[in-house]
Amino acid sequence: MLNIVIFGGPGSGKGTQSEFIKKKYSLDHISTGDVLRAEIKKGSELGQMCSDIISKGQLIPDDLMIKILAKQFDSFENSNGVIFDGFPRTIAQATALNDILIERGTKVAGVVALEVEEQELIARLIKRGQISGRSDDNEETIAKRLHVYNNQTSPLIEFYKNEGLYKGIEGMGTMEEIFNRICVAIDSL
Ligand code: B4P
Repeated sequence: MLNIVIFGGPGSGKGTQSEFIKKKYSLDHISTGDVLRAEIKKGSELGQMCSDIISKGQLIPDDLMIKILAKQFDSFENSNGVIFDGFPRTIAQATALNDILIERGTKVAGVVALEVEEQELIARLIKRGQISGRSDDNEETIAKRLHVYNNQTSPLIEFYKNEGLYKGIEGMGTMEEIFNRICVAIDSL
């Protein structure tokens, strides 16, 4: 299986590039952000719990996210591989992902990390907020999400560098230019 983690700050283009990658390489796609937003829309118990956390720019507790992730992964049949988009976001999640995949006889093949300047992240998310209606795409929450990313998620860069899996991708430029860089990295795996 070709299991790819797509990694980067909020608004770095993980969701955007995952759509291109899944088509080209015929992969399944798990976006934890999309899963949570769907639960909020349904008004489920999980959705009600997460709604407040997301609009404050914080992270959902690890144990809950890990259960959701394992369930989603097990729902795929005859998969060529999976793009993990928005997961892991903490060291605990990264360790759990390794365990989940090892238990199922597979592993992370590579980590595609979109490297984008902070000012550009803010500009993209503010622009998206004007049309998305997302409760977390406003200036105050964007600042909190960046703070959470810098404190809780960015340590994963070292984690995956140590595992020899990190593929840094220049994440500035057109969506097509970035996708071409990602393909070079995936083809080298
Ligand atoms: P996510 O949905 O993962 O949010 P994101 O980081 O903002 O998305 P992404 O990086 O995919 O941005 P996109 O491609 O859309 O998570 C939302 C929240 O859910 C989190 O804050 C957290 O609370 C919770 N959550 C999710 N997963 C969790 C986990 N594992 N553990 C705990 N909590 C979790 O791009 C953004 C914008 O930029 C788009 O409008 C796009 O059109 C534009 N764009 C993309 N590429 C561009 C380019 N090259 N040039 C110009 N614009 C571009």
